[in-house]
Amino acid sequence: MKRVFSGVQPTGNIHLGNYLGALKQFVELQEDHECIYCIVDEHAITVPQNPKELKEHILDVAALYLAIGVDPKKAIVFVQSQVAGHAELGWILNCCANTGELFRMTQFKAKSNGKESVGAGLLTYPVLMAADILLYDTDIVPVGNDQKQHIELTRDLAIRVNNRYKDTFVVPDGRFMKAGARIMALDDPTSKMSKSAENIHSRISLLDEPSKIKKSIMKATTDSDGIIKYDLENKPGVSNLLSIYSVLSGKTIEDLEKEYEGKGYGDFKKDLVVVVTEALAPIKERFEEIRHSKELIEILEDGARRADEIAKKTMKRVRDNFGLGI
Ligand code: AQP
Repeated sequence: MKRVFSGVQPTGNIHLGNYLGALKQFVELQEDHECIYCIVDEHAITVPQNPKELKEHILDVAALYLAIGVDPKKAIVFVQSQVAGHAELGWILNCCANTGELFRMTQFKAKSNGKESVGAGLLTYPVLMAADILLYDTDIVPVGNDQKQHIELTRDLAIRVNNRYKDTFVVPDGRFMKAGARIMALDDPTSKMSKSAENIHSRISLLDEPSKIKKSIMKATTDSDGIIKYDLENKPGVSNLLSIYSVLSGKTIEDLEKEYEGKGYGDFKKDLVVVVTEALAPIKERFEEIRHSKELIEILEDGARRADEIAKKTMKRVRDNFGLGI
């Protein structure tokens, strides 16, 4: 069985972009792959976090994994900082990465843009992401499109180490959804939907109340020509809403374009509110059941134990191949 690894940062509530771009794949893949799903809390601290809120967000993301259908009997679910190998391998890979390739990362450029000074972690976190993946001899990494460059870096680092030392790492492949791989912000369809954007109406979080979902969708940026048609270049707002509608309803974009021929944005948006609200209701319900349960903690503790067993084997091989230790 091929091994799958992916993670989400506990930096806020998971939104439709995270769900449609990455998490939906988690559930599909667990049926016939060995899956390892992580809550990457060490990535979250690349920007300052409130410690109390961070702890809450870690459990929120874990509960959301389960609420969307990740099954701990089929997949390992754990928190990154519970397995020491991530930070250790992150350091070792930092010594194999070049600063030039890290400064070229578009996410670093976007997140550091306009800031006088940023933490070094913001520059080097793609290396930690590479460590997360390589630590588990991962074959497949299901992620959103925005992570393509980071997957390429992971592959480059694995190949570089394998060429410099003995064969040490499995070279992984990214797995991207055909639809939903990049969900855009509702208030600005030129930037991706993000947990940390200031405007709460830029995103729909999986735990949003129906009234908030309605408000965010009805306010979503469209255009002035009133035609419901998929055209990313000229109609990015409408195209984004069509993508969300299509993935959540199972209808094709072409069918939706036909269904809404001659109708206005108001009707289209009202129907989308129903589609999104109905899709998220069972997730929210399951989340409420599990979020404060003992079971959640037990699942995470068991997951960390199982992940650590795999990680320890990789780290022994890495230390041996690099000549570290005695
Ligand atoms: N807008 C998006 N469309 C599709 N996929 C997305 N992902 C993120 N945004 C979109 C995918 O979700 C997974 C988890 O992402 P993350 O939490 O690790 O960090 P991120 O990519 O930085 O997501 P955010 O929401 O934008 O967080 P903040 O605001 O904290 O930086 C990844 O697979 C990602 O591709």
